[in-house]
Amino acid sequence: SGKRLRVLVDMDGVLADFEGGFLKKYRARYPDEPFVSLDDRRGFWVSMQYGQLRSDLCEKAISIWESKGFFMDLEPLPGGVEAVKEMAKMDDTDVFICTSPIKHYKHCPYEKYAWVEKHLGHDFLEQVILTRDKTLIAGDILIDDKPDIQGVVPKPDWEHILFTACHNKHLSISSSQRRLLSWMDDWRAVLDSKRQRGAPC
Ligand code: DGP
Repeated sequence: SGKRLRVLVDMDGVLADFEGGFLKKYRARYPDEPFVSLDDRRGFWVSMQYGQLRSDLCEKAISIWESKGFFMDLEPLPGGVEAVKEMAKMDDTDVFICTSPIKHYKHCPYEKYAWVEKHLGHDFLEQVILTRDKTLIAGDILIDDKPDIQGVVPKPDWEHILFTACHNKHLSISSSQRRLLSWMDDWRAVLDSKRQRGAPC
């Protein structure tokens, strides 16, 4: 027995291939402009690295994810959809998708819901949390590829598990922080480590 485990799972870079989808559409739209290969990606903010490459490329990068169809068309990352479906079926486990929409709201929030419906099913829409501040959301674990997750709550309830992505794989993280290398990594062990043990008899 023990209380239920609440798992928060990020969407872009964890379930949906934001980086791959971005690069593909950027190169299709701007075939003659320089780009950053996924191997050379550093830092969470794509527009910042493109702006450092050449200042006008910052707004060209932004134009990609502000376009209709960008979020809808993102490919699922390997094993993510399957892992979330399996988690949702586990005893004493509640799973929520916790994602920050971009402020250009014309397409993104709609397409995030549509993506969840397409890949996880209509019933899973019940599990979607859109927030720009994930520290407000209570949970046991947050699986997210952003290295620094901050907001108005200084010490959030959840343990942040850093999901490895092209932009964070070279970062050394503090010994207390844990990583999930991919969905092939042992995410079940991470969940089990947070479960309350029943009282011994
Ligand atoms: P989340 O993964 O839930 O923390 O959401 C962050 C969103 O921001 C996600 O859609 C990726 C996107 N993003 C990546 N790079 C940039 C950037 O340089 N500028 C903006 N505005 N959004 C970015």
